[in-house]
Amino acid sequence: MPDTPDQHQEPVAGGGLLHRRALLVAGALSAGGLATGLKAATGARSPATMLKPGAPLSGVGERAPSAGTIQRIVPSLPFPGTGSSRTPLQLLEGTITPNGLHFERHHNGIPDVAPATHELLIHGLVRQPLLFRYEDLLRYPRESRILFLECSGNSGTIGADTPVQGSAGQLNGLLSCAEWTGVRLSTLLDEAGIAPQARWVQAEGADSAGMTRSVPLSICLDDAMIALFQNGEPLRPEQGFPMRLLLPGIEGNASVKWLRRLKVMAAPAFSRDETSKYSDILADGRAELFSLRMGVKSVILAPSFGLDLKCAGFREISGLTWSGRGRIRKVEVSADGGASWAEAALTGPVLPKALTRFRMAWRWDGGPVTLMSRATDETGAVQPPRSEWLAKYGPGQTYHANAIQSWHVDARGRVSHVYA
Ligand SMILES: Nc1nc2c(c(=O)[nH]1)N[C@H]1C(S)=C(S)[C@@H](COP(=O)(O)O)O[C@H]1N2
Ligand SMILES: [Mo]
Repeated sequence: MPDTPDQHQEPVAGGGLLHRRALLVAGALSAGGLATGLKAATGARSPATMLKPGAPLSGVGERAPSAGTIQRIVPSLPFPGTGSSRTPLQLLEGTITPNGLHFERHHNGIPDVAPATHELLIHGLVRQPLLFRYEDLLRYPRESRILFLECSGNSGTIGADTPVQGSAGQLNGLLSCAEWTGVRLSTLLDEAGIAPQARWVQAEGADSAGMTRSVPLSICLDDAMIALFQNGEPLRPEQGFPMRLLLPGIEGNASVKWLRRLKVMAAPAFSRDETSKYSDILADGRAELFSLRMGVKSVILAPSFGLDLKCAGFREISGLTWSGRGRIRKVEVSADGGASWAEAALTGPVLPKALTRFRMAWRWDGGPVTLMSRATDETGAVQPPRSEWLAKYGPGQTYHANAIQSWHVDARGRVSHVYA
């Protein structure tokens, strides 16, 4: 049966959500048209670029200046060393964060660590303590994995009484995804020989913050790596050059940068960074420590705050989804404030503990709508509504904020952040 425009425009939920077929075929085009058309027949004349040689070669490429400014979102801070810059998620496509746009979180600046003198010590409850130079680690077997990294404080303003008006990157950009290459931590721990009573590993960075976190041995032996490369090149200084701990699916804080020491222990160290901070105050007043795994989450990037809609009609709702527990199973989107939902397309790759792109066909009728997305991961965990997330924690909680988010589009196409 031939495809008809009508088939591709099949509504699947309220607010103009359309069947995913509308994304996969040109049905939308035949039913109204997104292309500018052939009025001018410009194809017949050669563009100016064809009439003279192009620019010369270069050692390092840059983005096209006319593609617009794409920069990390950098706050102005009273103390230069501490703080964070965010990935401008709403300006990027696909799932991989270019290295220069990976978010940064430093507790006391970026140390200048020389690979020639930097060493990684593995000691504590081991058969033989080991000291690795950078060049030693370069000789070990490597593996590459595409993994997200998210600060546990990401999206923390969702707890505020009134919705903070900011771009998707401002609100959620303590999140990036890269192809990390390095040495499996289990390889190094096996070589050191783990004592039977060992249960935890304490990681320490070579920065003046002395970032120190305790990680369960089970995580270190599972899929942890000592990352040396980021999207094909040596780690950037901001990301921990020459080496960092990289714990897939775990809160960013524990992926200690400029890693210099791993101490195998029977119990956690209860360091400053895991007691005074990075612990969660629950609704009943108790504190949850070592809540390391990042929850299932999604966020709509198109449209989002700052990217207003210019005209009614067909378009794509698109965003990112991820879970610290594994792969994403599905993302549902609502265009009527949660009254009805339809399943979005996951336009692969759909990798465990990595960002996944979702897309939903949509016909905006030009009226006010509220857009939401809700992710489910392969363990069956579902992204909670904001009310459910708030109920779990005591006042002031900003960590592990994975609640459903909502964008309101008004009749003029302006997008604002709302609580639905
Ligand atoms: N040594 C050290 N490691 C660190 C930090 C730090 O300040 N010092 N910040 C942590 C925090 S809170 C996060 S969210 C991640 C951020 O990694 P990125 O800057 O590569 O994005 O690094 C973690 N590792
Ligand atoms: Mo963080």
